Order: sequence, then structure tokens, then C-alpha cells
Amino acid sequence: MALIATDRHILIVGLGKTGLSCVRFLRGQGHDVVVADSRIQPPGLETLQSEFPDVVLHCGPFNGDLFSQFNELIVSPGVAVSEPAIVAARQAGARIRGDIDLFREAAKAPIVAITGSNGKSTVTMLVGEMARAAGKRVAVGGNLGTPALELLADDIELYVMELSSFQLETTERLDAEVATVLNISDDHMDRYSGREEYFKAKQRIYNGCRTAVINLDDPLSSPLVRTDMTLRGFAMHSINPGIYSTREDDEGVWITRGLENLVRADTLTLRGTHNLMNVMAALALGEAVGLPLDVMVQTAQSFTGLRHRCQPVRTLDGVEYINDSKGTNVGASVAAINSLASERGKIVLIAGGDGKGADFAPLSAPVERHCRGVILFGRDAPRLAEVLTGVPVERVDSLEAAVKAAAAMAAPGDIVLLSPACASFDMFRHYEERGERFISAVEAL
Ligand code: UMA
Ligand code: ADP
Repeated sequence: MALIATDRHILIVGLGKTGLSCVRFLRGQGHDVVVADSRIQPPGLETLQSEFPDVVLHCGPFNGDLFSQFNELIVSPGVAVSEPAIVAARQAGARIRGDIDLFREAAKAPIVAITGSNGKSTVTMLVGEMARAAGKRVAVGGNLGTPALELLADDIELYVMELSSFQLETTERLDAEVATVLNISDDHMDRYSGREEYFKAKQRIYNGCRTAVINLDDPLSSPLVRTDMTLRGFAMHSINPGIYSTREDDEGVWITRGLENLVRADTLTLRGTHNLMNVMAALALGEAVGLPLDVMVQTAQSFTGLRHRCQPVRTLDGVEYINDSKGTNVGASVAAINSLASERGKIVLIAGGDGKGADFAPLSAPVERHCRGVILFGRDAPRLAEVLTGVPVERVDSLEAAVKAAAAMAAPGDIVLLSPACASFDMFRHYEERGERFISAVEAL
């Protein structure tokens, strides 16, 4: 396609998955673009050179003088907008935004937008499955893996998007049909100046939304600025007209809608209280885009969840091994421990890695209450040990050694839980690799 003459001088910052998707999209629209990546060998290098040999790429430390020559920067989620070169470009008058803004301008179908500290992927996948089961042509992606711009297609009837705080930071307006902040607990404190900045980034998901789905148990889930949006809610044990909640009777725990019992928790394949919240959120989101309730309930019952999220691996000598490698922050691991705690036995927790600057203190009470002991590994093991003083703690050098130590500590009826409360990047490529290594080590026992 011939390039169009325009007064937009666009710099794409980052050449990972997102950066490449932005090059493809903007070139597809006939725009000239330049790319910058602070890495010497960015992952999209070869693909860019073969697909767009004429696109100029600057690798290596960001340069404020270069950035300031552009009037529009499309910044990848892995790059903070507080980067001095980006700040310089902004001061020189550039518009700073991200791929989600471009996506929103081009998307012709309604958007279901999901953020929160934990549960995003589970809820996104579940809403996607519900929409598919209801016969909708649906595209599912965003932070989940497929960059937003790669989902765009004329025949799509619904977009279901997982959005991270990094993506929302550069999103001016989303105009989602329905949006939610599932919950807020500390994460990515190495990227933000504090909780407030992280929380404000998440809040941007509500900009221009028609309906907001809020977690009534978490005050930080509600929109700070309420325009003329409709509010729908979900909460544990709080029966109220119009909201999704839970109730316990002789038959067990139910998910309810208003006063009506909808589905019994023990008929869901997903385990744990946090997953009841996830199912309630998915039902409320689906309802807001007109998905039939019976189809949504059936889908929720058969939904088995994603790998590495409280995923049962095997039971050996009466001990169940569970892979929660996606438990990459404190809130996630607290939820996993509380959800899996039972009368039958105790939990032996395997934790550690890169804590991303988080405060680990909220782990201490649930660990003391529900854990037989903790096996720590990885970079922030010493910081974790400082707060986990109420139970026996062992330090090891590898995940394999952690699995062996946990097996030795566990008694029949116990659960060995890998839920690291940390990112994996100090020792693994990503959380998936950490989870697969855990599974192999458990299978080798
Ligand atoms: N990077 C540099 N220099 C650059 C650009 C990137 O060092 O110039 C580094 C970043 O710091 C980061 C890595 O490269 O460590 C990848 O960054 P990226 O922006 O190129 O990432 P993409 O490959 O485009 O993938 C991104 C999301 N990654 C991040 O937000 C870090 C993916 O989420 C997402 O699936 C993808 O877009 C498609 O939308 C991953 C993630 O870890 C799964 N997300 C975080 C999380 O879930 O906690 C937010
Ligand atoms: P995200 O995409 O936000 O990281 P996932 O659905 O992948 O969320 O789940 C990641 C981990 O977070 C799970 O393994 C579990 O430990 C925890 N988790 C999931 N849902 C919730 C929730 N609603 N509240 C708290 N923790 C949760």
C-alpha cells in the first residue's frame, strides 16, 4: 500500500508483540512509522526486517532528542510513560498513547473490558467462552496474549479484552460497553511511584463505559468518577436485588442473582472462593452484553480454568500438589491459600521469586493460620522469611529442591501449593515455565 502524506509523525516505542502489531496496523492504514526499542536485540527484530524492510528502527537506550521529533508516540505496555525520553516528547507537545487507544478507534463491535490485580485472565476467558456458547462471533485477547490490534476483524460481534494497568496507562478513552476492575491489591510496585498511581491507571478502564461491573467487597473497584453509566455489582454473602452474590443453605453454597439461587458452587469445576467471585463477575459482564443466563451458567459449570491457576497436578501419598504459578503477587497467593484451606489438612506453601517491590506482610496471617510450613526460593526469599515467622520456613536454591522439601514436610491430607506471590523473571523466562518445571518436579517424585 502506498503511504499517505499526513502530519502524524508516529514513533512506535517497543518492538515486542504489541510494537509489531502497531507497525502492522498503522502501515496497513498507510501511515509511515519509526520504531524505537531500548534493547539491542528486540524480539520483533527479524519479523520487522522481513515484513517491513523499509521501516527505520532505533535500538539501544532511548534518546529524548529523537523522541521529541515525533508528534505521536505509541508506547508498548512494557515501557513506563515516566521514561525521561517519553516525558521529553510529551513536553515537546507529542500525544502519548498505546495500542488499546488505536484498537478502540478501529473496533466496530462492543468491548467487554476486564482489569484488576487478580482474576483477569480467568474472567476474560470465561466471558469469551460464554459468548461463544451463546453463538456470538467473539474475539478474546489483550494482556491475555494476543495484542488487541490483531483481534480486529469486520465480522466480530464482541471483543472481550483483558487489560493491564500498563495498557490502561496509555489509554485515553475506552468507551467499553461494560468494564470492570475486579479487585485491587499491590502489584507492579517497582513500576509505579505508589499504590495511588497503580490504582488510577486501573480506573481508566471506566472512561466512557456504558455499564460498570463493581466488586462490592472491594471499595477500590468502584468508578471514582461516575458519569451516566449503569452500575451492576457482585459480592460474597450479600443478597440484594439486582446483584450477583452467594448464599449458604442445607444443600451448600449457591451463586445467586437477586433473590434467586442460580448455581451450586460444588457443581462448578473451578475451585475456591476467589473463583466464585470470578464467576459472578463473568455473569454480570455477560448479562450487560445480553448473553442468556442459562447459557452462561452452563458454561461456568463446564469451565475448567486455565493452566497455572490453582491447577491440580497429582495426588501422591495422600498429598495433593497444586500449581498456582500465576500467583505472581501477594493478593493472588493470599486468595489461593484462603481458598484451598480445608479441615482435612494443612498447606505447605512454596513461594519466592521477584516480589516487584511489594509489601509481603499480608501473607503472614493466612500462612500462620493455614500452612504447615513454607519453602522459599528465589531472589526475594530473604524478604519473605522476614514476615513469615509464625511457621517453620526452609530456604532452598531451586524449584526442584523446593518440591522435594515440601514433599518431605507434608503429611497425608495436606496440599503442597506453589503460589509464589512473586514474578518469575529472576529464575525463569515466565510464569508458564515456572509452572511447567513445578509439574515436572512433582511428576518426578
Ligand atoms: N522492553 C524493553 N525495552 C523496550 C520495550 C520493552 O526493555 O523498548 C521490555 C519490557 O520492560 C518488558 C518486555 O520488554 O519486560 C516486554 O515488553 P513489551 O511492551 O514489548 O511487551 P509485549 O511483547 O508487547 O507484550 C505485551 C504485554 N507485556 C507486558 O505488559 C510486559 C503482554 O502481557 C501482553 O500479553 C501483550 O502485550 C499483548 O497485549 C504479559 C505481561 O506480563 C503477559 N503482562 C503483565 C502482567 O500480566 O502482570 C502486565
Ligand atoms: P490475572 O490475569 O489477573 O493475573 P488469573 O486469572 O490469571 O489473573 O489468576 C492469577 C492468580 O490470581 C490465580 O492463580 C489465583 O492465585 C489468583 N486469583 C484469581 N482470581 C482471583 C480473585 N478474584 N481474587 C484474588 N485472587 C485471584
